[in-house]
Amino acid sequence: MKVLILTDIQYDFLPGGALAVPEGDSIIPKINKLQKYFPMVVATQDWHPAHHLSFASAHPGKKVFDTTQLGDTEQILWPDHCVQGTKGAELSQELSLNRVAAIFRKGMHPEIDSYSTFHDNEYKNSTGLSDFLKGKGVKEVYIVGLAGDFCVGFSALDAIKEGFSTFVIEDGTKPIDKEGFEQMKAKIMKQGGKFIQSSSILSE
Ligand code: VGL
Ligand code: ZN
Repeated sequence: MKVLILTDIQYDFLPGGALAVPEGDSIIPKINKLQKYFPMVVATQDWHPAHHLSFASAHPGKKVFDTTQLGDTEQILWPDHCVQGTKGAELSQELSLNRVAAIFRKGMHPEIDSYSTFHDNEYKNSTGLSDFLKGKGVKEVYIVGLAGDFCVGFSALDAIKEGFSTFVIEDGTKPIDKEGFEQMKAKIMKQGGKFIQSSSILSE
Protein backbone atom coordinates (compact mmCIF):
# COMPACT_ATOMS: atom_id res chain seq x y z
CA MET A 1 0.00 0.00 0.00
CA LYS A 2 1.36 3.40 -0.94
CA VAL A 3 0.42 6.93 0.07
CA LEU A 4 0.95 10.30 -1.60
CA ILE A 5 1.59 13.11 0.91
CA LEU A 6 0.72 16.63 -0.29
CA THR A 7 2.91 18.86 1.84
CA ASP A 8 1.95 22.41 2.81
CA ILE A 9 0.43 23.58 -0.50
CA GLN A 10 -0.79 26.75 1.17
CA TYR A 11 -1.12 30.32 -0.07
CA ASP A 12 1.74 31.63 2.07
CA PHE A 13 4.15 29.24 0.29
CA LEU A 14 2.86 30.19 -3.17
CA PRO A 15 3.81 33.25 -5.25
CA GLY A 16 2.36 36.33 -3.54
CA GLY A 17 2.43 34.63 -0.12
CA ALA A 18 4.40 35.61 2.98
CA LEU A 19 7.05 32.90 2.50
CA ALA A 20 6.67 32.31 -1.21
CA VAL A 21 8.57 29.41 -2.73
CA PRO A 22 9.77 30.37 -6.24
CA GLU A 23 7.48 28.73 -8.83
CA GLY A 24 5.67 26.94 -6.01
CA ASP A 25 2.41 27.08 -7.97
CA SER A 26 3.91 25.28 -10.97
CA ILE A 27 3.73 21.87 -9.28
CA ILE A 28 -0.01 21.90 -8.52
CA PRO A 29 -1.38 20.65 -11.89
CA LYS A 30 1.09 17.76 -11.81
CA ILE A 31 0.17 16.90 -8.23
CA ASN A 32 -3.50 16.82 -9.19
CA LYS A 33 -2.72 14.38 -12.01
CA LEU A 34 -0.64 12.15 -9.74
CA GLN A 35 -3.33 11.59 -7.15
CA LYS A 36 -5.31 8.95 -9.01
CA TYR A 37 -2.29 6.66 -9.11
CA PHE A 38 -2.36 6.33 -5.31
CA PRO A 39 -4.87 4.35 -3.24
CA MET A 40 -4.40 6.85 -0.44
CA VAL A 41 -3.67 10.59 -0.42
CA VAL A 42 -3.15 12.77 2.67
CA ALA A 43 -2.32 16.47 2.95
CA THR A 44 -0.45 18.51 5.52
CA GLN A 45 -0.87 22.09 6.67
CA ASP A 46 1.59 24.37 8.44
CA TRP A 47 -0.68 25.84 11.13
CA HIS A 48 0.96 28.32 13.46
CA PRO A 49 -0.59 30.33 16.26
CA ALA A 50 0.00 34.11 15.91
CA HIS A 51 3.34 35.20 17.42
CA HIS A 52 4.86 31.76 16.88
CA LEU A 53 8.46 31.64 18.07
CA SER A 54 9.66 30.67 14.58
CA PHE A 55 8.64 34.15 13.40
CA ALA A 56 11.30 36.88 13.31
CA SER A 57 8.62 39.29 14.53
CA ALA A 58 8.58 37.43 17.88
CA HIS A 59 12.25 38.29 18.50
CA PRO A 60 12.88 42.02 18.87
CA GLY A 61 16.11 43.03 17.12
CA LYS A 62 16.14 39.98 14.83
CA LYS A 63 15.48 40.02 11.10
CA VAL A 64 13.83 37.50 8.82
CA PHE A 65 16.25 34.63 8.01
CA ASP A 66 18.43 35.38 11.08
CA THR A 67 18.77 32.42 13.41
CA THR A 68 18.26 31.92 17.12
CA GLN A 69 18.47 29.01 19.55
CA LEU A 70 15.10 27.39 20.31
CA GLY A 71 15.54 24.48 22.68
CA ASP A 72 18.24 22.27 21.13
CA THR A 73 17.56 23.57 17.64
CA GLU A 74 19.11 26.42 15.70
CA GLN A 75 15.95 28.03 14.44
CA ILE A 76 15.74 30.01 11.22
CA LEU A 77 13.47 33.00 11.81
CA TRP A 78 10.76 33.21 9.19
CA PRO A 79 8.36 35.92 8.13
CA ASP A 80 4.98 35.50 9.81
CA HIS A 81 3.31 32.74 7.76
CA CYS A 82 0.50 30.19 7.86
CA VAL A 83 -1.17 31.77 10.86
CA GLN A 84 -4.23 29.75 11.89
CA GLY A 85 -7.41 30.99 10.29
CA THR A 86 -5.75 33.35 7.80
CA LYS A 87 -5.95 33.15 4.01
CA GLY A 88 -2.21 32.40 3.88
CA ALA A 89 -2.73 29.23 5.90
CA GLU A 90 -5.41 27.86 3.55
CA LEU A 91 -4.63 25.06 1.15
CA SER A 92 -4.65 26.34 -2.41
CA GLN A 93 -8.02 26.16 -4.12
CA GLU A 94 -6.18 24.91 -7.21
CA LEU A 95 -5.25 21.77 -5.30
CA SER A 96 -7.70 18.93 -5.75
CA LEU A 97 -8.80 17.65 -2.32
CA ASN A 98 -11.45 15.15 -3.35
CA ARG A 99 -9.20 12.17 -2.73
CA VAL A 100 -7.51 13.56 0.40
CA ALA A 101 -8.41 11.23 3.27
CA ALA A 102 -7.06 13.41 6.07
CA ILE A 103 -5.20 16.64 6.70
CA PHE A 104 -2.41 16.60 9.29
CA ARG A 105 -1.54 19.92 10.88
CA LYS A 106 1.80 20.88 12.37
CA GLY A 107 3.63 23.81 13.92
CA MET A 108 0.87 24.43 16.45
CA HIS A 109 3.07 24.41 19.57
CA PRO A 110 3.72 28.13 20.18
CA GLU A 111 7.39 27.60 21.02
CA ILE A 112 8.50 24.69 18.84
CA ASP A 113 8.69 24.64 15.06
CA SER A 114 7.87 21.59 12.98
CA TYR A 115 9.20 21.07 9.49
CA SER A 116 8.51 17.35 9.32
CA THR A 117 4.90 16.26 9.08
CA PHE A 118 5.72 13.39 11.47
CA HIS A 119 7.42 15.07 14.47
CA ASP A 120 8.26 18.57 15.68
CA ASN A 121 11.86 19.77 15.37
CA GLU A 122 12.56 18.85 19.03
CA TYR A 123 11.02 15.39 18.68
CA LYS A 124 8.67 16.15 21.58
CA ASN A 125 5.34 15.61 19.84
CA SER A 126 4.20 13.51 16.92
CA THR A 127 1.39 14.45 14.56
CA GLY A 128 0.06 10.89 14.55
CA LEU A 129 0.73 10.56 10.82
CA SER A 130 3.07 7.59 11.20
CA ASP A 131 0.58 5.56 13.29
CA PHE A 132 -2.23 6.54 10.91
CA LEU A 133 -0.30 5.30 7.88
CA LYS A 134 0.87 2.11 9.61
CA GLY A 135 -2.70 1.42 10.72
CA LYS A 136 -3.76 1.58 7.07
CA GLY A 137 -1.02 -0.82 5.99
CA VAL A 138 1.04 1.79 4.18
CA LYS A 139 4.60 0.69 3.42
CA GLU A 140 5.61 3.23 0.76
CA VAL A 141 5.50 6.97 1.18
CA TYR A 142 5.67 9.36 -1.81
CA ILE A 143 6.12 13.02 -0.97
CA VAL A 144 5.35 16.17 -2.99
CA GLY A 145 4.76 19.81 -2.06
CA LEU A 146 6.51 22.74 -0.40
CA ALA A 147 9.15 23.49 0.45
CA GLY A 148 11.60 20.91 -0.91
CA ASP A 149 14.46 21.97 1.35
CA PHE A 150 12.33 22.15 4.53
CA CYS A 151 9.01 20.41 5.10
CA VAL A 152 9.30 17.97 2.20
CA GLY A 153 12.92 17.14 3.04
CA PHE A 154 12.49 16.75 6.80
CA SER A 155 9.34 14.71 6.26
CA ALA A 156 11.25 12.38 3.95
CA LEU A 157 14.01 11.92 6.55
CA ASP A 158 11.41 11.10 9.22
CA ALA A 159 9.52 8.74 6.90
CA ILE A 160 12.75 6.79 6.43
CA LYS A 161 13.29 6.73 10.22
CA GLU A 162 9.75 5.44 10.66
CA GLY A 163 10.59 2.52 8.40
CA PHE A 164 8.69 3.51 5.26
CA SER A 165 10.15 3.08 1.79
CA THR A 166 10.46 6.73 0.95
CA PHE A 167 10.27 8.49 -2.41
CA VAL A 168 10.41 12.20 -3.13
CA ILE A 169 8.80 13.07 -6.47
CA GLU A 170 11.38 15.61 -7.52
CA ASP A 171 9.33 17.53 -10.07
CA GLY A 172 6.46 17.62 -7.56
CA THR A 173 8.37 19.90 -5.19
CA LYS A 174 10.14 23.29 -5.25
CA PRO A 175 12.68 24.56 -2.73
CA ILE A 176 13.11 27.92 -1.02
CA ASP A 177 16.84 27.64 -1.75
CA LYS A 178 18.25 25.47 -4.56
CA GLU A 179 21.56 24.80 -2.83
CA GLY A 180 19.80 23.88 0.41
CA PHE A 181 17.72 21.42 -1.59
CA GLU A 182 20.80 19.74 -3.08
CA GLN A 183 22.22 19.27 0.44
CA MET A 184 18.90 17.91 1.67
CA LYS A 185 18.67 15.58 -1.32
CA ALA A 186 22.14 14.15 -0.60
CA LYS A 187 21.17 13.55 3.04
CA ILE A 188 17.93 11.78 2.10
CA MET A 189 19.65 9.56 -0.47
CA LYS A 190 22.36 8.67 2.04
CA GLN A 191 19.64 7.43 4.41
CA GLY A 192 18.12 5.30 1.64
CA GLY A 193 15.42 7.60 0.31
CA LYS A 194 14.86 7.79 -3.44
CA PHE A 195 14.19 10.64 -5.84
CA ILE A 196 11.95 9.93 -8.82
CA GLN A 197 10.21 11.91 -11.57
CA SER A 198 6.42 12.09 -11.84
CA SER A 199 6.65 10.68 -15.38
CA SER A 200 7.61 7.30 -13.96
CA ILE A 201 4.27 7.18 -12.12
CA LEU A 202 2.09 8.86 -14.75
CA SER A 203 3.17 6.29 -17.33
CA GLU A 204 2.25 3.29 -15.13
C1 VGL B 1 8.05 25.48 5.99
C2 VGL B 1 9.51 27.06 6.73
C3 VGL B 1 8.71 27.34 7.81
C4 VGL B 1 7.70 24.47 4.93
C5 VGL B 1 7.23 25.73 7.06
O1 VGL B 1 6.51 24.10 4.82
O2 VGL B 1 8.61 24.04 4.19
N1 VGL B 1 9.19 26.14 5.83
N2 VGL B 1 7.56 26.66 7.97
ZN1 ZN C 1 6.12 27.27 9.36
